[in-house]
Order: sequence, then structure tokens, then C-alpha cells
Amino acid sequence: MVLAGYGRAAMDWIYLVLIGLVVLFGIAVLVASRRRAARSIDAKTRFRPAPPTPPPRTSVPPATGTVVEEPTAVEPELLEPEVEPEPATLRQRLATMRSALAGAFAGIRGRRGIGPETWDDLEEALLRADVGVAVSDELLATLRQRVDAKELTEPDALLDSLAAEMKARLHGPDRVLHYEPGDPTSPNVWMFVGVNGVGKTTTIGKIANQQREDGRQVLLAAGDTFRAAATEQLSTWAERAEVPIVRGNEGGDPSAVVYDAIESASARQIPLVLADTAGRLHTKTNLMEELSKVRRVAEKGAGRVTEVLLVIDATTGQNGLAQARQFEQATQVTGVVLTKLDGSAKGGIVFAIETELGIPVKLVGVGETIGDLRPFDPDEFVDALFDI
Ligand SMILES: Nc1nc2c(ncn2[C@@H]2O[C@H](COP(=O)(O)OP(=O)(O)OP(=O)(O)O)[C@@H](O)[C@H]2O)c(=O)[nH]1
Ligand SMILES: [Mg+2]
Repeated sequence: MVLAGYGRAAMDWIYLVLIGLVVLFGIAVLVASRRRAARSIDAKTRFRPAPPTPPPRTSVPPATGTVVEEPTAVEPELLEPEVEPEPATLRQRLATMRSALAGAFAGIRGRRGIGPETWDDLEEALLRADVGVAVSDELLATLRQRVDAKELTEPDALLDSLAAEMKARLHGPDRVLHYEPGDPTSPNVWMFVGVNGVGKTTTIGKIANQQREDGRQVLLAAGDTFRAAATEQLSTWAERAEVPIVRGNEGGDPSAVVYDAIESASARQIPLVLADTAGRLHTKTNLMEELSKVRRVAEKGAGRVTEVLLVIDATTGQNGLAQARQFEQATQVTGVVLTKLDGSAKGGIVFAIETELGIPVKLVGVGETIGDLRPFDPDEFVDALFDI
């Protein structure tokens, strides 16, 4: 009996263990099947075809509005190369002129007090920067008076005062590009004139781009019919700036091309025409007369000439003054664009142009690419020269 009792108890244990094993086995099977399922989802994800790679940005015609970039799961680092580098500051672009002045300023600062050498150094620096004899004499005369009156006794204070005088001289003129809103069928015309190779065509490209970015429609007039390459060059800028262009034939009448461009802009209600003209020597009377005619004809039809911009190459220095006088007579110049300031030590021509001719410098070119055009800011300009 006792043995039979033990046997039953043992059997009960065995059943219990067996049930336990079955339950454990069941759990194990469940876990294994879950893992398999997870692995298969994983595998599906891994072998899913990769999303199509977006085409490289460079192949997309910019801003036509036809190509939409799909948002892609690209890591942020991959986007980094598309971030545009900071544009160079005016100070960096004026490195040539600044280094031309650096020696003189260091000499002046290195002395104790203000003596005859100080004045020699200052005069030399101003003339080297092409400020011109007249302006330079006036600037120094004012400073001498203040030194004589013991208002200025230290070299640093003298240079600070010179900078302030230079800024004061450039204050006042209206440097805004004139644009008259109103009748959409009467476009504003901005004409670009100047001697050969100063940067007229390049400046038109830069301005066209700026204006379009500012939301204003622009049309280019290829008024340089002197050589075929000139029209091609302006066409390239039109493509870069994404603006239309009206071109004529090589050797054709530039006035006719500008007239047609204005009519075309008027018909399309494009409010601004930028007119290129052939470079010409200011001393050639017949060429200057041709330019006067372009201006007259530009006003005959639908257009209004609201700017005549004389483009002057800053590396030519004082010769720019003689050019300005002749172009002013032929076309009533309203402003100067001073180009190539980035490679010039002679930016002082700004003072001569404004003081002697009374024409405001409105823009400065500081490089060859489309973004290298700035409004002329006298304070920024003078600060850049003195902060050596
Ligand atoms: N470094 C520098 N180069 C410039 C600047 N502006 C124009 N250039 C260069 O100057 C050269 C002449 O420029 P263009 O725009 O063809 O000059 P242009 O006055 O139209 O010349 P023509 O039509 O022959 O009279 C080109 O190589 C330009 O890249 C500037 O601000 N800085
Ligand atoms: Mg040109």
C-alpha cells in the first residue's frame, strides 16, 4: 500500500515535470517563431530597393521652377557641400589697396608725435592710392590746421581724423539706382557706357541677376554690335542671370537694337532694360556722337532712360577722370560703376570722381563672378582702407 502510494506520488511528479516541459517547449517555440518573423521583416527592409538617388543639383536648370526636388532621407552631412561659402568682405577684396597703404600707415604710427616725415608719408600714401593732388592737398590742409592748433598731437588720432575727413567728403550724394515705377509699357532703361574692357558687359550680367533676385523682370539689349563676340558674351550673361535678351546683327546700328529691345520689353511689360554699348575711346568724337544717338533713340519710343552708368576700371586711376568728362558730355552720366576694385591699389579715384565731377559712385565691382558687385558704401570703404 505504502509502495503503491509512493508510486502514485512519483507518477504525479512525473506528470507535473512533463507538463512543465511541454509548457517550456511551447514558450520556446513561440519565442523562436517571433524571432524568425522579426528577422524576415528585417530582411525585407534591408533588401528593399534603395530610393532613387536624386540627380545632382548642377544638372538641374536652376530656378526654372520645373524641377522639383523630392525630399530624400539624406544625412544632413551630405547636404553640407551645397551650403554657399560666405561671400568675401569688402575688406578682403580691397587687399591690394590696403597693402599699398599699409607701409605708410605703419611708418606714421611707428613715430612718436607728428613731424615732417608724417606729412610726407601721408601725402605719398594718398597720391599712391590715386586720391589725386587736389583732394589730397585739401585733406592734408585741414589736418595741418588741427595739428597746428594742437587739437591733434598723436599719429593714431591723426589717422583717425583723416579717415573721418575722407568719409565726410563722400557723404551726401544719392547712390541709389533710379527706377521709376508706373506705366508697365514704358520700361526704365539703364545704359552702360565706357571705354573698352572696363567691365560694362560683366556689370550688366551682375545687375541683371541682382534685379531678378529682387523680383524685378529685366531684359538685356545687346547694343554692342561692333563685334559678334560681344553679343555672345552678353547672351552668356543673360543665361547666367536667367533673363531674356534682344540681339542685333554684327555691324548693325546699335540705336536700332536698343530701340527694338525697349519695344519688346514694353510689349511684354518688362519694366527694366539694361542696354550694353560698345567700348569706345572717349577721345573719338564720331563714336561719342554715336553714343549720344543711342541715348536719344532710347527715349524716342516707349522707354525712359533713368540711369546712364559710366563704367570705370579702378586700375586706370586718374585717366578715369578724363573719360568721365567726355562721357558725361555725350550722355549725361548719372552714376559711376567702379570695377576691378579687387585688384587695384588706386581706389582713391572715387574721391576725384565725386569731388571734381560731382558724379556719384553707385556701385563697385570686386571680382569677375556674378555676385561680385556691391553698392558703394563710403564708410565701409574708408574703414576697410584704414583697418590694416
Ligand atoms: N577682377 C575683376 N575683373 C572684372 C571686374 N569686372 C569686369 N572684370 C573683367 O574685365 C574684363 C572685361 O570685362 P567686360 O565686361 O568684357 O568689359 P567691357 O567693358 O564690356 O568690354 P568691351 O565690351 O570690350 O568694351 C573681363 O575679363 C571681366 O571678367 C571686376 O569687378 N573685377
Ligand atoms: Mg562689352
